[in-house]
Amino acid sequence: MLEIDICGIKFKNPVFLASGIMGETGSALKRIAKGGSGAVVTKSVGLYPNPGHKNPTIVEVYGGFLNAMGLPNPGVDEYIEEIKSVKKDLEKMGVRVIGSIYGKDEKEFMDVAKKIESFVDAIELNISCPHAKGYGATIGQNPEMSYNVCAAVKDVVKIPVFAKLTPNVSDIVEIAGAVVEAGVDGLVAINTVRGMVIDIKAKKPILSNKFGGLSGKAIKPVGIKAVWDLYENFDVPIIGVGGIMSGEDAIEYMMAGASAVQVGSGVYYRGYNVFKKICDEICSFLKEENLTLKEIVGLAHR
Ligand code: RRO
Repeated sequence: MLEIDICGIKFKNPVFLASGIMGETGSALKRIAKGGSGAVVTKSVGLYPNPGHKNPTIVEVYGGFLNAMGLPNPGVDEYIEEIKSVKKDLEKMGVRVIGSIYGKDEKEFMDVAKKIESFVDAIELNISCPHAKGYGATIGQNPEMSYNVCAAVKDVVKIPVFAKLTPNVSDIVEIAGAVVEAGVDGLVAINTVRGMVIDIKAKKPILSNKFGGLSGKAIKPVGIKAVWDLYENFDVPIIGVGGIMSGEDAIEYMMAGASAVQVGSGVYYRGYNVFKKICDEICSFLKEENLTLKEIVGLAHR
C-alpha cells in the first residue's frame, strides 16, 4: 500500500530518516531501519574528518530543537566503512540508503560524490546547512553556486541526485530553478530555519556557535509552504522535511506535493519506531478516505 518509486528507485514506504545526528554511525542507521523507515539518509559527510562545533551544540526549545552541530563527521572514507558494516542488514530489511554530502565547492562535492556513489542508492546534496561558513547555505543561498555544484555532481555520478534546499532565502523557487536547470533528479525541502536562543541568566546565546538551525513542529508550516511552491513550479519529485511527527503531518506534506517525507526531530519525540507509527497512520487515513498514496501527492492543489 505504501510502496513508491522515485527516479526509478523502489522504496518500501515514503517515510525516511532525515539527515542528522541519528545517521552518524552504521549502527544508528540500522536501528532506524529496524524502526520501519523506507530509507535512511546519512549524516552529511565531507572529504575530510570534521569535529564540528564545540558544545553546547543543541538545545530543546518550544516546538523543537535549535542545533549548530557544525557538520561533525569522520570524513567520507571512514563513513563508507560505517555504511559497509550495515549495508547487507539494510538490504535484507529493504531499506534504501541516501548519502548526504557537503563540500566547499564543486570540486569537493564531486570528489565526495564519486567516492560514495557505489555504496548508496542516491545522493542528497547538502547545500543548505544554516550555520556552516563557506559550506551549506553559503552555496544554497546563491543560485549560481548552487547550479555549479549540482551540475558538477550530475556530471560525475549515475545514481539519482537530490538537492536539499534552505528555507533561509527570500525566494526558494529561484534557488530550486537553478538546481533543476543543473539537472538534479529531485528536491528536498527544507533544511532547518536559522534562529537563536539567549540564556538571560548567563546573558549570552546558549549555543557555542551563537545561532543555529531550528527543527521540529515549529517549522512545519514553513516546510509545507516551500513544498507547495516547489510543486507549483517544477516537475521533479519533492521530498518534504520539517516538523513531521505523525501520519497527519506526512499527509499534509504529501498533499502540498511531496512524494516522500523525512523525519528527524520526530525520532526524539516518538522513539525509533516513529517510522512504522507514521506508516500505520498514513495507511489508516488512506483506508478511511478511500484514497491511494499516489492520489494524495499534490491533492491540495487540485
Ligand atoms: O551539522 C549541522 O550542524 C547541521 C547540518 Br550539516 C544541517 O544541514 N542542518 C542543520 O541544522 N545542522
